[in-house]
Amino acid sequence: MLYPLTEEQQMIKETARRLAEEMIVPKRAELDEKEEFPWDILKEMAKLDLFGIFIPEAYGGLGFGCFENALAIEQIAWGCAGVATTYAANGLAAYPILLFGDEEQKKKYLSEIAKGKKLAAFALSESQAGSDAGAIQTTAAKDGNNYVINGIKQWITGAGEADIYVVIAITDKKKGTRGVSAFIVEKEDPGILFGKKERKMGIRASVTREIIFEDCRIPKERIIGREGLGFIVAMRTLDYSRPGVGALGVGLAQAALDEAIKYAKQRHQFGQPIISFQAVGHMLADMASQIEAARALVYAVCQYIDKKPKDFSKYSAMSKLIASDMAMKITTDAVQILGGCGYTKDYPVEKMMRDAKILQIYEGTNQIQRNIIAQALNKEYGKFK
Ligand code: COS
Repeated sequence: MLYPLTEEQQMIKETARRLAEEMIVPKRAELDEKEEFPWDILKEMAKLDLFGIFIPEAYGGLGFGCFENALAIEQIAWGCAGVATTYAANGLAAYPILLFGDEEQKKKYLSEIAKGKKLAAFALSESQAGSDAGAIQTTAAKDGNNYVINGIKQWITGAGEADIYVVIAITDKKKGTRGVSAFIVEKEDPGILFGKKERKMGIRASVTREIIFEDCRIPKERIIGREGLGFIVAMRTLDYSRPGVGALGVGLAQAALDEAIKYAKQRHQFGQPIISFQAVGHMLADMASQIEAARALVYAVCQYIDKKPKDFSKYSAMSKLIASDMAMKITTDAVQILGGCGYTKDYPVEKMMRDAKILQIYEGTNQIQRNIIAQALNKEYGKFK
C-alpha cells in the first residue's frame, strides 16, 4: 500500500532500502554463518545519517520521530534482522538519555550516537530478572562523588562492541522498583568487563553478551534523571522502542513473503508453477494480508507516539505483539512454501524463520505484552465497575 510519506520520510525509507539491497543482502548469509559483527555496514549507516533519525537536531540528529525510525528499521530488517537488531538496539539505548537525560548528557552522548561515532547498549536484564525487570540485583552505591556499580547483566545486545551503556541498578533496595536508578557507563570506565558471547539460534549478525560490573566507579553526574527514577526510565524507554520491534517484524516478514512468491512462480510441480495451486495462492494471500495489517498498526502506533500522548504503553505493546507473532507465522509459512529448499541454507528463508523467533522474546516476551495490554484494559474499564 502506498502510504502518504513526506519527501523526507520517503528519502529515509529509500536510503535504508538501498543499503539493504546493496550491502546487507549480499553479506547476510556470511554474517549469519560466521556470527560476525557488521562493522562495515554500521560505518555506512553512519555516513548515511541513519543513526540520528529520531535524535533532535540540537544534538546532531535529523530531528524526526518514532515513525521515521520505524521506516528505517523495517527496510534494514528486510535485508537482515540481525543487522536491524544491532541498529535498533543502539536506538533503544539512546531513548533513556533523550527522554530523561540532562542537557550535558544529551550534548555529550546523543551527539556521538547520532553521528554513529559511538554505539550504545541498554543493560536491564539479569539472569534472575528477565520478564520480572523489577527483580534486578545489580547495585549502584553512592561513594562521595561517585557511584560504584556491582553485578552482572545478561543478554545485552551490543555488549562489548558498544562504547556507551545505559545501566539499570538498585540504589535503595528497601524501596523496590522506586529504589532503582539508571546510569551511563562508558566502556573505558574501570570495573566494566564483558563475559561470554551467546551462541544464538538467529539474529547472529548482532552480538549478545554478559556485562560484569566489579566495583565499576563512575562520576555521580552520570545518573539519568534522579535516584529512584530508573524503573520508569526503563519502562518508558521500552514503550518507545517496542514499535521498532514491530517494524523489524514487518520488514522481516515482507522479505520472507518476497522470497516465497519468487519461488512459487518459478517452481513447477504437476506441470504448472506452484503459485497457480489454490493451496499455495491462499497461503500467500493470507501472508500478504497479515503483513499489511501489522504494518498499518505499527505505522499508526508510531505516528500516535510522535504526537506525544501521555500514556501509550498499551498501543506500543500491541504493535510489538501483533507484528512479531505475524513475523513468526509468515517466515514459517515461507519455509513451508519453499519445501525442502526452504529447509536448506541455500535459500534465505530458514535464516528468516530463525531470526523471527527472538522478536516474540526480546524487549519483553509476548506474554508480558499481553499482561501490559490486559492491565491497561482493566484500568481503563475500572470506572464501570
Ligand atoms: N511508564 C511509566 N511508568 C511505568 C510503566 C510505564 N510504561 N510501567 C510501569 N510503570 C510504573 C508503575 O506505574 C509503578 O509505579 P508506582 O511505583 O508509582 O506505582 C512502577 O512502575 C512499577 O510498576 P509495576 O508494578 O507494573 O511493575 P512490575 O514489577 O509488575 O512489572 C512489567 C511490570 C511486567 C510491565 C515490567 O517488569 C516489564 O516490562 N517487564 C518486561 C521487561 C522487558 O521488556 N525486558 C526485556 C529486556 S530489556 S531490552
